[in-house]
Amino acid sequence: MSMTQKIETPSITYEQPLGLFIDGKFVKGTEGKTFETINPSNEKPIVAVHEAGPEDVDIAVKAARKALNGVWAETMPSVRGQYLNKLGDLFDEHIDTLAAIESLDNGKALSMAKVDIGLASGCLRYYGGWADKIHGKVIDTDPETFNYTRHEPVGVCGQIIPWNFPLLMWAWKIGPALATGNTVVLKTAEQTPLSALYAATLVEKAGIPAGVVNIISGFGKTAGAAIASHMDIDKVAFTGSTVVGRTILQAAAKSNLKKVTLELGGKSPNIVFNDANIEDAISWVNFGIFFNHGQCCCAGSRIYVQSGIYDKFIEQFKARTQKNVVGDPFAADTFQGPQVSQLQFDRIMNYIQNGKESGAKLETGGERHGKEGYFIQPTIFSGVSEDMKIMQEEIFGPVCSISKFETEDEVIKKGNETTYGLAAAVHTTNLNTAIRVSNSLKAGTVWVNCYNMLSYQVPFGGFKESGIGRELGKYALANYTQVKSVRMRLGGALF
Ligand code: TXE
Repeated sequence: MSMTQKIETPSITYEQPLGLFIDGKFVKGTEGKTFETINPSNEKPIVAVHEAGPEDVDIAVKAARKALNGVWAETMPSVRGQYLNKLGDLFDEHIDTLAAIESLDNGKALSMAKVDIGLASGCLRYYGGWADKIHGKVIDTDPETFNYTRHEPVGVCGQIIPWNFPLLMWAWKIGPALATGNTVVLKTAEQTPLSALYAATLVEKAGIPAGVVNIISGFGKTAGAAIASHMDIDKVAFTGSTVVGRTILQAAAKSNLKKVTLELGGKSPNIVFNDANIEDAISWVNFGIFFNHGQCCCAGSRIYVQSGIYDKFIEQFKARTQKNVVGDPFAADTFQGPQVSQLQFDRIMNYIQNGKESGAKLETGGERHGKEGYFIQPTIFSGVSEDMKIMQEEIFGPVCSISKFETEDEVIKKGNETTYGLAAAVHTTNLNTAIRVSNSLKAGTVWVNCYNMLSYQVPFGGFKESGIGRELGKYALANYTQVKSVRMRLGGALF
């Protein structure tokens, strides 16, 4: 099997790299295996890529270790920043190709994929700006001691990313790791390996030294597990399901106690009060759940509407949702493409079936869309009670559950009655309500009169079982640095 293949998408034709990107080169896996990635719009294979196994993880870690102690240690922080800036610029230059690959492999609408690329390039440049601004403190204790801290890189970082935002997650992981002087071995999700490999060619073009960034395609149980339990990986950053997050933490504990950050699932409450601007609220609630086909860890999937506007809200929300254009990701007016895979499609359809059987009212949707591809109609259930499965479990698809509430205290209690704590939102025109409720919700992000507003300057991460640590913003630098205290005696005898 060759190392590249020409691929035609409805918008562009490009050369797709297929190998594992290790030590600056595209190589085959040591076991000689490949696997196919599927186009979710038509359920047909796009191409096969080379597959990494544990031995390939090992080779990649050795390359990353060599770069960490060699060329990367000798690179000035400001130059690390220049590399990240250059990489961000290359993302922008290649936006049409990168976005087309995302739409082909993941199924997201091309217009939305372009937004992802813009956010990814911005994120890389943002962390490029931090590279030479990472420093410790001088701490006075007494006249005869000089104390200072250094914020040193953690070392070789394993990074495991999901399929819902393949390139955005790539940038969220690689940006802060490189800015702080680490090297990485990043494993993409088996459903969406293609855009990350193309981005690896941009790593090369940006001049980033070989071994600093290693990108491998492979499965969770083999390559992913090998990263989590590797004895020479110093830190692992994971985004994915809560169930796998637990195994990562266990593997870290059982191996070398590598540092772990986790960004996991959610079941986020989106609360609409009687005094909200109803038209605005409906637009944000619609975007909150149906953006990216509901495949967002922070999706506003539990919608609580106050009794005074409940009937009106449902009527208008249903009408708004029915206008969402579902279909070909490459068509200009498409908002919602297919779900990523047969497995996800089946999981979501099972939840819809469960909702129908549990006594909730199906307001709209509830069926597959079309005959080919993993398309699902945007689906709204109302009258959903707290004990129903569709109110408790993350569905990760275009399905939301609506419930009525009377009082602020009641909705805060219901909003917090979940093991998750990633995000929440409040829609109200009363400033006091907005602040009181935001302060009371146990979530890493609370949006007021908006939803899914993510910026690389603002930290993102979960309370409770939604994760450990914060990505983005200055906060993410702490995930990739360790503090060393240096204490220097200036004089004086011991006794
Ligand atoms: O996730 P997995 P899946 C949630 C969402 C979704 C569910 C299942 O609810 O329906 O998870 O999705 C790698 N050791 N989210 O099955 O399995 C895997 O190869 C090490 C929320 O796709 O967690 C991929 O790279 N790694 C989420 C990554 O983990 C392992 C985004 C995610 O896959 C592994 C995705 C193992 N044992 C799903 N098993 C979010 N937070 O945004 C798998 N992986």
